[in-house]
Amino acid sequence: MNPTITGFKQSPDRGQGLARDMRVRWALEEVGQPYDVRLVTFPEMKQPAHRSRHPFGQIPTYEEGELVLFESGGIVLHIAETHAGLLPEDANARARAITWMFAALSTVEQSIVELQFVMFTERDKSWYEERLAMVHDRIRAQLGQLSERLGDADWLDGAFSAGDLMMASVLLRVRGAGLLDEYPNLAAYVARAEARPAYQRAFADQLAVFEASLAG
Ligand SMILES: N[C@@H](CCC(=O)N[C@@H](CS)C(=O)NCC(=O)O)C(=O)O
Repeated sequence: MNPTITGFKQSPDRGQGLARDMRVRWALEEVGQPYDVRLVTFPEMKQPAHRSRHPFGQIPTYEEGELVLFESGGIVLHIAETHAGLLPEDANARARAITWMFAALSTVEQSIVELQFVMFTERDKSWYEERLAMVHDRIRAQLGQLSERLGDADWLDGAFSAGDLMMASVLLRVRGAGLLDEYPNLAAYVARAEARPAYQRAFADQLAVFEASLAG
């Protein structure tokens, strides 16, 4: 039986692929695992049925038989651990790939989520511009460090892994703010990730959901 994931019935990003079900779709496409999608509205996400799958009433979730998971990182790690293709065989290389997943989620994404919070909820404050500049600088510092580490390599640590999948997914969330283009090797890294056929299939599928939601 295919696993079932959840995604937005109508994604606030209008199908740009920034909602976090995209990472799960991408991972499933990379490993060649077919899946089903249950679409949920915002009100439905807060109802007991969905809260029993996701304690915080969010997407994505993942169901596979008796197993129910939430958190995109936990889900992608589970997919990577139970299928070939997203984690290296070598134990040390595998541990490093998982470390990059955590770095993406716990270090880089944190500042990006803060930026989104500032932009969506603090725009009317007198100190908005000052705070925005501060958060931009914090993100720039991290992107600069990441850019240095990547250098002219294609991927963060050898072959493409779940670490790259997660890092590229997170970096995509900051591209709209114009910060990524200040680091040409990172912009090229993300473009390389987006060019992967598995990414393209996942992107097309989530975009089709958004377009269908517009059609009614
Ligand atoms: N840390 C979580 C974040 C999940 C999250 O923020 N999901 C968003 C969509 S990308 C959501 O469901 N937002 C609606 C809400 O919080 O009400 C993960 O990586 O899965």
